[in-house]
Amino acid sequence: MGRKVLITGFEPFGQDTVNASWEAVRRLEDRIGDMEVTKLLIPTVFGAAGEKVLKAAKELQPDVILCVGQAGKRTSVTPEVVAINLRDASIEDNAGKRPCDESVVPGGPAAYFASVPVRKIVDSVKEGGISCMLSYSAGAYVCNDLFYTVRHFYEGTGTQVGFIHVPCLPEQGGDERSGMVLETTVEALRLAVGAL
Ligand code: PCA
Repeated sequence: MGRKVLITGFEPFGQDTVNASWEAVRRLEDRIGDMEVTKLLIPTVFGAAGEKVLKAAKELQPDVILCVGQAGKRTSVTPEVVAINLRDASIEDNAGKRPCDESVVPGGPAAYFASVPVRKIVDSVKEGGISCMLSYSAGAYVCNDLFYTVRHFYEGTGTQVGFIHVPCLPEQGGDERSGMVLETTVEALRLAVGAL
């Protein structure tokens, strides 16, 4: 029987009018290998992002939840190794909130490791000729908030949870944002799902 993956991408935030994560996620096929793929757009809002994913996952009962976000200045696809119990935003989220030194889950553990095979994902994406490396920090903004929330909820269950940051698209511009062409990012996510 096929397995199910719930894969999520974010709406644009900050100065951007698109978000590379959703642009790539929404182009994925509905089936990749033996995986049935369900795609979900989520708000770039502390708390609300995690709530929307947990609600969808409750319905879908996926085997794996793979969240994807945009990391402006990165030039490689970067599976995240760790989620931390911290909200510390340098810009407002899309609801105008800018938490500082708050917990994601008060009283929760300081951190969780991803429960997807991050190294296998890196190897598969690199074998496809795409720049990919592990990241040891998902930051303390909405991406980390989502990753921690979902990882915490599924701790001790059979549902695997992971997070991948992808570069901006070239058209998102800026000197520090050389970006990655959309089809390359889509292919990287395809390979990542194939490695699950
Ligand atoms: N990137 C942000 C949040 C939404 C997104 O795509 C982050 O890295 O936290």
